[in-house]
Amino acid sequence: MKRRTFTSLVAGLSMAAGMMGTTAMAQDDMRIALVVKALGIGFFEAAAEGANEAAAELGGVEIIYTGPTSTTAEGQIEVINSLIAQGVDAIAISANDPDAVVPALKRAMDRGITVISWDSGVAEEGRMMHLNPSSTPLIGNTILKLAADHMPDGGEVAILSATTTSTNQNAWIAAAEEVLPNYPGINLVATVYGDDLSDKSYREAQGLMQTYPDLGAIIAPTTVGILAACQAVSDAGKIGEINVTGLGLPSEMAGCVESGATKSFAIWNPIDLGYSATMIAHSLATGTDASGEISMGRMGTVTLDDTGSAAMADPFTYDSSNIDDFKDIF
Ligand code: RAM
Repeated sequence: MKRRTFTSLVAGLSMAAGMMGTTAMAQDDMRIALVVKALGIGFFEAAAEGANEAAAELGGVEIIYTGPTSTTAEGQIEVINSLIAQGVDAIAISANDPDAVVPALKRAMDRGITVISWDSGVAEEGRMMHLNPSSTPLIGNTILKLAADHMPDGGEVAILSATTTSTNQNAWIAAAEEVLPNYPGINLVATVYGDDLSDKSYREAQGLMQTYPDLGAIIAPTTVGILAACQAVSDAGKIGEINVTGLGLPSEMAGCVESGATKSFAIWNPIDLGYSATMIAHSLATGTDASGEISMGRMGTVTLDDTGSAAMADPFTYDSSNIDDFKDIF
């Protein structure tokens, strides 16, 4: 209510300015939907914090934080259809499947809705651009290096991923596999999928420990998976034997670092990612041409590559030396 009053005031002033011969224009309220893989995941809640920060900075922008209750493309399609019916101005989605959501997103674009993907990408025909958190080869190498750095004599590692169709995890795993030959002695024995559900990820981690008694590390490139794996390894009394690493949130992983279940892990700033995605969605929805420089507010600008993608910033590594500085932030 308050926001509307403020917006009409600004609109009124802008109209007056227009009548006075300046080029100022009234800005309508804009609704940007942040569609996440599933509700209840801390990583996306941190991204939503950044989206709300961007909205407050822009003014006249409402964030609709939404997603299915579990990480399925079907659930996201329902959400997208409902957003089309509501007539939102923009959809910024982290997709559970790069292809399955394309027809629904195409329908959204046909109705004039700005569509971008961020975090976990949509195939090119289903969005106007994609924002990666960081360079895919860099993330792929980082997750492997985090494990290898603590295995001087080599050994067995396994990957605990999110869903089998998750664009981002699949790209990072492919990138890690590509550089595996650079880590002689490191043997990738299995890749399993916990679907970004805590209980399934926990059971998959238990399964890995049973099947591979010599396992030296579990690499989970998902904030849900890494935490569940840390719990499974701790409960199995295998701290010191199996190092759990990958991508996690400092706020969720502090206990794992303290217990020694996790020696180190990495992540980019999810608040900045949600902020940047929102700024980009707003830029494109207000007419910025995706082929030029796109503004991301305090995060600078991006230019798209030939796949219509851009990357935000490098991941950062956390361990016992710095986790306390970050665990209250995200
Ligand atoms: C989980 C999700 C998300 C991914 C992070 C690292 O929160 O799978 O898509 O980027 O992990």
